Amino acid sequence: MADRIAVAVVGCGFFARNHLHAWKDLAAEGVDLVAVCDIDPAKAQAAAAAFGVPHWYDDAERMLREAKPGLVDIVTRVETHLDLVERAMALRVPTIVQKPFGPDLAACRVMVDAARTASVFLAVHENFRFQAPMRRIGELLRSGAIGDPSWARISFRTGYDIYKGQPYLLTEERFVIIDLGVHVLDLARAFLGEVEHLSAELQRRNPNVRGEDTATMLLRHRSGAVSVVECTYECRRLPDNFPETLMEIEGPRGAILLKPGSVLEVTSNGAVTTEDADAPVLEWAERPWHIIQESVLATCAHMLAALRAGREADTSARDNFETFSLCEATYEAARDGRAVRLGGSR
Ligand code: NAD
Ligand code: 89Y
Repeated sequence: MADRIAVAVVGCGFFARNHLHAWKDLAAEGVDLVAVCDIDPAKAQAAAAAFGVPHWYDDAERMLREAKPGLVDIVTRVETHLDLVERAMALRVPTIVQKPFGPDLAACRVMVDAARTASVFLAVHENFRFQAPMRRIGELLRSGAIGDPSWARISFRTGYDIYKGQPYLLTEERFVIIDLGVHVLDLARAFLGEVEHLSAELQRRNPNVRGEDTATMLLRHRSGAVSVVECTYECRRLPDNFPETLMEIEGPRGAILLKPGSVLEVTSNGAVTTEDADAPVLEWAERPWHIIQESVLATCAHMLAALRAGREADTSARDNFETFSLCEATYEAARDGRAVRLGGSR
């Protein structure tokens, strides 16, 4: 058994319960959930009671100094990320921060630099590429089942009432790209590689939200592959596939289709196979969120393994900076009505 690691969680709101369950599930892997924190003391206290966590705080800096965690998991909203990450880096505490990494690219750059200067583990909880169907697609691509991908469509379209659990989304000035675009653009990078240029159209189709709720992006990858990446929170088709990402990836030897219900249809060298790539519904999970919930566990497990091995996570701060660059490029491309060329990797 590996040495035990003390984990602390900052933010005890809507999504944090998934992280708290995941860290509890990882107790057998050596995780001790030692402290939770929320600026709302009632939320911190309630989370500590519900998850049997020995200490709760309403001040993150105090928690980091007193509980001295070996890993802190920040599950607050984006406007707090820079401040909390800078505090954790200053105290040299390995850190995971929820998506979206930062409010803008400049803030992301400051966090990447802070981690590099302190030589401390910093990763973004970008969980979509750790979803069960995405893990399987990654395996298939690495096995060469379809050859090097040359075209893809990555699509997240829903009208599910996300505002019920996440009411703050109604008033975000930069909305669907920062909330959901980060996920689908990250999948495009994960499966087709870095991007050379990108064009985009944004729409606000729901008059009750402040920011854009629909995005359609066209990406040319450095490999020569092309992808159409789209996401919307304002789609009225039934059945509604929330929160599934649907996908089509084509290569010289075949194609991978991820269909509703996480059905994976793989054509490889002229033969078609169909498999069920759905995530298990964990004991603490519920439909329709189970794919996301299981991916939180898979993401936390990945982070733990990377930290222990002394390597960067697949979705390290440095890696996620590239995904965030695609978000900024999307806003720029849509605003100016032209393709935006992406800079080199950091
Ligand atoms: P939320 O508003 O429900 O919860 C955030 C909590 O953080 C609140 O309880 C708030 O009091 C607390 N908080 C704010 N500032 C703090 C500080 N300085 N120190 C300690 N606590 C503080 O938000 P949420 O819906 O739980 O979202 C949290 C994050 O998770 C967001 O970045 C969101 O985008 C992300 N999220 C990710 C996924 C995913 O699948 N990856 C899904 C949903 C939400
Ligand atoms: O906020 C979104 C996210 O990041 O994943 C799912 C979500 O909670 C609603 O679409």
